[in-house]
Amino acid sequence: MEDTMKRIQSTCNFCAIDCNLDFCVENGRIVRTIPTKGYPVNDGFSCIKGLSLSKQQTTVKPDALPKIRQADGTMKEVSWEEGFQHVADKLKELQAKYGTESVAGISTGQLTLEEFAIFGHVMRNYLQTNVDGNTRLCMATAAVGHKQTYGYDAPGYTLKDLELSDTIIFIGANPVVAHPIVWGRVRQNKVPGHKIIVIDPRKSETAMNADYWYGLKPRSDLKLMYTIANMLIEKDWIDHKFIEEHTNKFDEFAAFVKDFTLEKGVEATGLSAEQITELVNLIHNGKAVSFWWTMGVNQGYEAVRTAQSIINLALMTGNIGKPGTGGNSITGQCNAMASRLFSNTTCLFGGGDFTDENERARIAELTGIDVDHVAKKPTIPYNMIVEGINAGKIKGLWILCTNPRHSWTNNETFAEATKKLDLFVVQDIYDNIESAENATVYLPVVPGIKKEGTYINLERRLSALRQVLPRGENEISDYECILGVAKALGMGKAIEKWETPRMCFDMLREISKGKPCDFSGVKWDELTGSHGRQWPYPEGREAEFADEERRLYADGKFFTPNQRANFMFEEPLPNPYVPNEEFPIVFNTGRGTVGQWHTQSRTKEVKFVEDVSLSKAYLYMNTKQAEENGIREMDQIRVYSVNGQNADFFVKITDNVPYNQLFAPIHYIECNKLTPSNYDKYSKEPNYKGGICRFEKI
Ligand SMILES: Nc1nc2c(c(=O)[nH]1)N[C@H]1C(S)=C(S)[C@@H](COP(=O)(O)OP(=O)(O)OC[C@H]3O[C@@H](n4cnc5c(=O)[nH]c(N)nc54)[C@H](O)[C@@H]3O)O[C@H]1N2
Ligand SMILES: Nc1nc2c(c(=O)[nH]1)N[C@H]1C(S)=C(S)[C@@H](COP(=O)(O)OP(=O)(O)OC[C@H]3O[C@@H](n4cnc5c(=O)[nH]c(N)nc54)[C@H](O)[C@@H]3O)O[C@H]1N2
Ligand code: SF4
Ligand SMILES: [Mo]
Repeated sequence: MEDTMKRIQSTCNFCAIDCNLDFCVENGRIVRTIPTKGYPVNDGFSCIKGLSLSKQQTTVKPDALPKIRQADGTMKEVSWEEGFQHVADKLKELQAKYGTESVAGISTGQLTLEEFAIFGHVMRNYLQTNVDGNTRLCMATAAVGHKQTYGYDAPGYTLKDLELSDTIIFIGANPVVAHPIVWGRVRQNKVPGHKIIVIDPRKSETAMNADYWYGLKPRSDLKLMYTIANMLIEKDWIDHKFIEEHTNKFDEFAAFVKDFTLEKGVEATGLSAEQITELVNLIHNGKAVSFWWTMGVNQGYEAVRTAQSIINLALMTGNIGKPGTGGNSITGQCNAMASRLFSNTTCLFGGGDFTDENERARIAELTGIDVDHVAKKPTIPYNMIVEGINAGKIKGLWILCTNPRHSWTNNETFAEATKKLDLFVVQDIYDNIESAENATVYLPVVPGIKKEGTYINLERRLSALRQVLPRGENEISDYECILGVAKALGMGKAIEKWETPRMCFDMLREISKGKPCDFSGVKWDELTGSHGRQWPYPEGREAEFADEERRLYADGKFFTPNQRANFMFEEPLPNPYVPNEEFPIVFNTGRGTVGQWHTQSRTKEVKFVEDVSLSKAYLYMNTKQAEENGIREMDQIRVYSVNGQNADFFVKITDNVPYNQLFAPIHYIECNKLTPSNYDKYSKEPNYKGGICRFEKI
């Protein structure tokens, strides 16, 4: 039996941890999944989602063919060649008729590095049009924040920092549910007396397991951080040497925060003076303080400045670049890091500037395309793509590996958009996703266990996705699907260097040379079955970067022109959705359980979830609020949102959600029916957690 059993190491393609797993394959079937022992990220552990990946063997339809919508409304199966040609012809036809930017794409943070790159090459370079990703819904805030503060989108930490920190502060992050391995690493922390602190309006699963919970008013984080900064400065609990040598604009920042007194902080946040003072003391007393934020920060109307206000605290206390420190953004999807740097959407491949002529020439040369076909400007953001369709300016849309009919904010606006499209290509592993309802073309591709490529996790670690299972006759990957359309478009020479993911990987290694994300020293074969590799890892200097768990900024040098980090700050904006008489309740949203993934198209991969979770939308309500309204566990309510929509939810009663707040898991389409069209002004990330509403018992 041992002889026929193969053991293949690959990467989990759910969350940004990128756990490695050993898949035991016998007769073309996965018979066992074992989290890879010794892998620096997850060392023998994983969550239920990774362990359930083998379910794709039965849930994804084998040997599926593309489908094209017919005049009578039915979908007809066609060959791959026909499918490619249809998409290519339609794209060209629409561009000829309505202009270059009349077609667009929406990509994801869940494909491989190579797949982002080829999609960005075809759509952004060759077709000269717009592609945004669901990364906009998730990491755009952190990406913009990093760029302005550090000079490059470079999160500096390594997961080991969770074990080395004596003061771990989670802000708008719920790793017990959303990043179980982050929480696992916190549990490995052996620093005597280390403290875990959670800042979240809701007593989340993480807050329940922390030493301190600060349940601030929703959307008051920016004022809290400025208040803390002011108090640290007043007490002179700051690192003058670090500030002097490694930062810009501290004096302006200090003058700016002077106005953020403790009294005002109390009023803004609803925390007591004692609580804020305690938090300031905790930060001061820590020897290695680390701040970790996720969507409670990124998804807001002043999110970029809030993220930066957290980094400011790390900078001013010298808690950066040293073991157990940092102002650290936790990434969401398995490959959001690669989509941020290599999708050719908001920067040229590798983080370059669209207006940099030298860089454009280099990209042209390396990718084999004419220089005036290299993308000339950043993409228009997601919201403008959806608005563009609804305004009749965008006629063709190609979405892949994302389900915006469900996940997009104020999602009825997306539903409306899908009806107006002449060409609507949906490329997915499941044909029954909500977004496919009005598709004119459906492209069925294989799931992660049947393809190969590269992922980059939250701590900048490249890791190998390797084909675990053989493919059926008609089965192709996202990479091959995009390549097929590229050829049908007649890209010719411009696509010759892109024949395989491996060729693409080598091209991107070359492109990355000399950049902060330089991974030219990472070889495809060496990555297979390895411990992964964090960037930077430049070719020829491998020995210098041999350490398996590395952090950036140890030398206090950043990527700005003068190598200093910028203090970034701005007067807080008025909250666009202050609870009022008509809508007295905050509509908070987020992850429900460890086993549920986003829009739940993949939940059928996790058997356990089907068994235990509700099939209908529910939300959490405070006990007192429920009592006052005569609502019992699992009664139904109708929620009316500020965006003009309403939807029905079952109620789960809890003390962990404060009075006048509701918490709706995002895994039900009703959730985003109620979220508003409102964005951070720099990152254009939706203010998903800041809506307001009222409800009535049904
Ligand atoms: N099981 C599971 N795991 C996942 C995912 C999944 O769908 N399911 N998705 C993955 C992805 S793509 C992402 S981006 C991550 C997200 O990971 P997280 O960001 O950790 O998850 P969320 O539940 O969206 O939000 C975190 C917290 O923000 C809080 N919050 C809301 N408003 C505020 C506020 O004003 N201030 C503060 N400080 N906090 C606030 C919420 O109450 C919530 O507890 O999870 C990843 N992991
Ligand atoms: N209210 C509210 N809304 C939110 C959030 C929130 O906190 N609150 N969070 C936002 C965040 S952070 C995120 S990341 C988004 C996520 O939103 P989406 O990206 O829309 O959610 P997913 O369900 O992950 O969609 C991924 C799709 O890819 C498909 N798929 C899986 N593997 C493959 C593959 O290999 N190839 C292809 N082509 N398809 C594949 C799946 O079947 C699924 O349909 O939701 C956002 N929406
Ligand atoms: S979902 Fe995240 S934590 Fe769970 S196995 Fe996959 S990578 Fe690991
Ligand atoms: Mo995300």
